[in-house]
Amino acid sequence: MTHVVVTGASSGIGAACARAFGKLGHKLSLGARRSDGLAGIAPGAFCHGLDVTKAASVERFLAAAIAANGPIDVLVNNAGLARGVEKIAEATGEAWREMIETNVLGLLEVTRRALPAMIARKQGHVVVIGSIAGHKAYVGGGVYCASKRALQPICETIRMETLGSNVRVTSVDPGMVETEFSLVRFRGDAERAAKVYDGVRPLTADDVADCVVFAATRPPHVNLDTIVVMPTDQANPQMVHRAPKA
Ligand code: NDP
Ligand code: 8X3
Repeated sequence: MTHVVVTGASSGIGAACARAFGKLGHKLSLGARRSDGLAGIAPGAFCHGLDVTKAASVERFLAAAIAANGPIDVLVNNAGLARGVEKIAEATGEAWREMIETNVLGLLEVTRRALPAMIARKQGHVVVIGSIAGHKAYVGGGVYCASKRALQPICETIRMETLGSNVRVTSVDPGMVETEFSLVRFRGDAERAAKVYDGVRPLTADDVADCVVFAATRPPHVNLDTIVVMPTDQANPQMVHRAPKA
């Protein structure tokens, strides 16, 4: 049985990953700031509060997860967010800092603590939830796109630095997925968030979880480097086919 840790498991892709790994019978450790809802995500999972932007919280979460479920086999670095769609010239630094601190520094804080034991055990898989935003920038997405682009050299570097230790590093980079992502981006404006998916067939969180589970269940000598997964109706971050209104 494998111990799978999922950050940001309280909703969306993280919750779907937890459910998918749970169905395969793996031991789960789930973390998020909204820890109250975690227990209902996957039966039997170890659940603990986690704020990836706070080093002490990361420390406590990982120590508790390892105490509960043993060494980490798969780390799904999913916690992340976009905040706002302001152009660079119009934005304030607060949202920038939140995105960089969560998506980049938070991910690094979790990963750097998980890696040494993986290297020592010569076994482990680091999965990163990137985004097509890391492949193609768009107006209003400058800092979010930068935060996701940053994950590419981080993954490349970890592959080089762990070479020979059997550690695998996979980036799963989705296009549009219908989750709480847009609600968070638009600071709770449900109407505006719903418009993002109006007339579109987006990916579901389960579609992305399928990719994560596929990567994690390859034989140990196979490392899926990057999986870019898009809705059929999306060509790039800003080109989406919308069904004409009846
Ligand atoms: P959701 O908003 O549904 O989920 C985001 C998750 O991240 C929540 O569980 C949230 O939990 C958690 N989270 C946010 N900040 C922190 C933090 N500081 N510490 C711990 N957990 C945190 O969105 P998605 O499921 O869509 O997003 C998951 C990942 O997928 C993100 O990295 C996002 O960038 C990426 N992504 C999303 C796409 C989309 O279109 N939806 C497309 C491409 C990539 P809580 O608030 O309880 O802490
Ligand atoms: C989320 C996808 O295109 O909204 O990472 O930035 S996008």
